[in-house]
This record gives sequence, structure tokens and C-alpha cells, in this order.
Amino acid sequence: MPIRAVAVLIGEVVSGTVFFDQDGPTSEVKVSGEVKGLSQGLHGFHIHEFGDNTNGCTSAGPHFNPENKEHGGPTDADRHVGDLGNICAEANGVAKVSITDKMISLCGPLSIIGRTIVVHADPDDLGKGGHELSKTTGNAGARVACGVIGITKSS
Ligand SMILES: [Cu+2]
Ligand SMILES: [Zn+2]
Repeated sequence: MPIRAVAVLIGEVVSGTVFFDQDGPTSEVKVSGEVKGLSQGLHGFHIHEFGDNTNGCTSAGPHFNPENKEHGGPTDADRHVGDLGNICAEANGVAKVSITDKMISLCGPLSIIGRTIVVHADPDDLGKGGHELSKTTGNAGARVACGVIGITKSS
């Protein structure tokens, strides 16, 4: 039974819509959509722990990390579940999102439903930047837009 979820990202300048599709409980998750209003280049893209936007994107808390790992890149074994790496905006400020991830899920203990997707001002260094924040946040800077992930109609 396929599961589908959606997040509407809202920020002061940045906005977007991101879809999540999973064919079954153990299948990889396809992440697709578009974010606009970004500066050209790479922007950190993560699932944060809480689906709480009461104080803006700050209330979403840290990266979703149920397995207590260090921050990393999406293809690393040692990564937060929420570490989806970067999205890349073109000169027009638009980033097309096209990610397939084996770790996040839309059901079970690694479910991202009810959590928050966040886009950052700066690139995520994937844990390799040597900055004091590299192993926790990838030093990706401010949270420029975010949205809570909710279940939507399966297509
Ligand atoms: Cu983040
Ligand atoms: Zn992380």
C-alpha cells in the first residue's frame, strides 16, 4: 500500500512544496518538488525532529536522530535519519528537489510524518567541514523555510 505525504514550506522569502512517496513500509522514499526564493547554490535540507512551528522553524528542534548518530551525508552509514544533504538552486532561485532515500520512512519508528522539513541558508558540509557544528548540523546556517510533513491522498 503506497503512502504519500506532503509539506508546504514557508519562510520570509523562501517557499516551496515537497512530496514524499513510498511504495511500501520497507521501500525507499522518493522526495520531489520545488523550492523557490533561494540564493543560487547549495542549501542544507533536513528532517528536523518536531512538527512544531510555534516559534517559526526554530521550534522544529534538532535533526531527526532516533538512532543517536553523528551528522553526515545521505549516503553515509553514520548519519542522522533526517540528513537529506543539499538541494541546489539555479540562478533563478529555484531548486528542483529529486532525492531517493533509503533511511527515512513514512511509517514505523523512522517515520518522518508529523516532523518538519527545513531548508537552510547555507550548504550542509555533510559532517566533513571541520567546523564545530559539522557533526551536529553540517554548519548549514539559518533556517530559511520549513513545513510540517503530513499524510496526503495516495495517487
Ligand atoms: Cu536542518
Ligand atoms: Zn544531521
